[in-house]
Amino acid sequence: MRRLLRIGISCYPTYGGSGVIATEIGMAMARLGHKVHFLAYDVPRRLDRFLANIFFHEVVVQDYPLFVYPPYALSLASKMVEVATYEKLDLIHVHYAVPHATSAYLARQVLGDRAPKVITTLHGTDITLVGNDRSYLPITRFSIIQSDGITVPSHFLRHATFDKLNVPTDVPIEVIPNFVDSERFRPRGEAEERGPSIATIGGSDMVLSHVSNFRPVKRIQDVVRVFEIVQRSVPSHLVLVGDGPERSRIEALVRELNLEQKVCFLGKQEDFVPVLQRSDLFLLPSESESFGLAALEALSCGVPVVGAKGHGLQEVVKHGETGFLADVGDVDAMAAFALRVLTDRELRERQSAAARRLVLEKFDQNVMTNAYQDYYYRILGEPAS
Ligand code: GMT
Repeated sequence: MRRLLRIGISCYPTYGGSGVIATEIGMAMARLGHKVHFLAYDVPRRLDRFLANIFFHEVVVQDYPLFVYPPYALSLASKMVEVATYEKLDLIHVHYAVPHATSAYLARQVLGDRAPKVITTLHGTDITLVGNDRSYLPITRFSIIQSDGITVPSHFLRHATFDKLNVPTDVPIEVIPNFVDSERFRPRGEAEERGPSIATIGGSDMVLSHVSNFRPVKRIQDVVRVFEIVQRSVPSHLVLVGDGPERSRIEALVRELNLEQKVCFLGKQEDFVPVLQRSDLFLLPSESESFGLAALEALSCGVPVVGAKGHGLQEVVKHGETGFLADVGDVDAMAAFALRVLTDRELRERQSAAARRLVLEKFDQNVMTNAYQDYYYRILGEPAS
């Protein structure tokens, strides 16, 4: 019988894949009996505060006239020192390297012999964008290498960490794929058909959807342009979930293309499962995805995905089986694939069933959280059973 652990978790608590994965791992560990302490500037969105063994410690950043940029990384490091000391943490698991891995490194230096182990999970732009940004690069690379354990959700990101961040290839980086709660993200069933839901969107039209944080890397202009081509021949609606810096530009594009009556901006949504359950196709044409958790959530609801290749999405969407992938920016090819799925009912149903099967076989939440638990014990140098 392995001993139960005291685990600290730091993540971005707002909408976004890294916070979702961090929260789900923490809740799974709590259900297994471990004590889990979240350290963040706000309560993570999907965190069930009333679950036994879950604790939340708010990181408060002191405002002071001199601080044009209040030093969050230092406040977080101080909170890590405090919680690690009083709660006797065995390990701190940080999600997204910037600045969490650096705060954890600082805390470990302060704590010396009493320091918990530090595990860093890289998620995507902390490598693919920061890797190109000299202002963060040296400290990010250093903090990652100093971690006791490093994980990534895809082989693509593992390779990018060596390649873009110049992390030496003998530094061990474990691939543990992202996962999804397939009970919650499930295809539309009888209950959903009966209940009041988003089912009315689009009437009997086809529904295409996209969920993201509306940043340039998502290429939402391609989502709209693909839809513009699709709706010329297939009666359809586009539902966009999320918000962010690109929102105004995308709304302007929708107006310019006279699509206002067919495109619905839902903004940030706590629960977008009903949107996925009503969708016939999900679009994710990103410039780069380390993994593409939003696509996995769509597949889990039995929705095929059309997106871009050349990055981590290829490890999630099987081209020709659970959707189709085209070159980044190739709107015509994506639209052609989308039309194939939407006009061929037999293909759509086959891909939908394959999507759900793939999720159940390869991205199961229990399997992946157990993999994290095993990894924790391995990093702590404790026997596997
Ligand atoms: O790296 C980011 O853009 C942020 C991060 C997030 O918090 O949403 O997204 C990344 O992590 C997700 C969870 O591991 C992945 O599913 C996303 O593919 C990844 N985003 C990118 O690589 C652009």
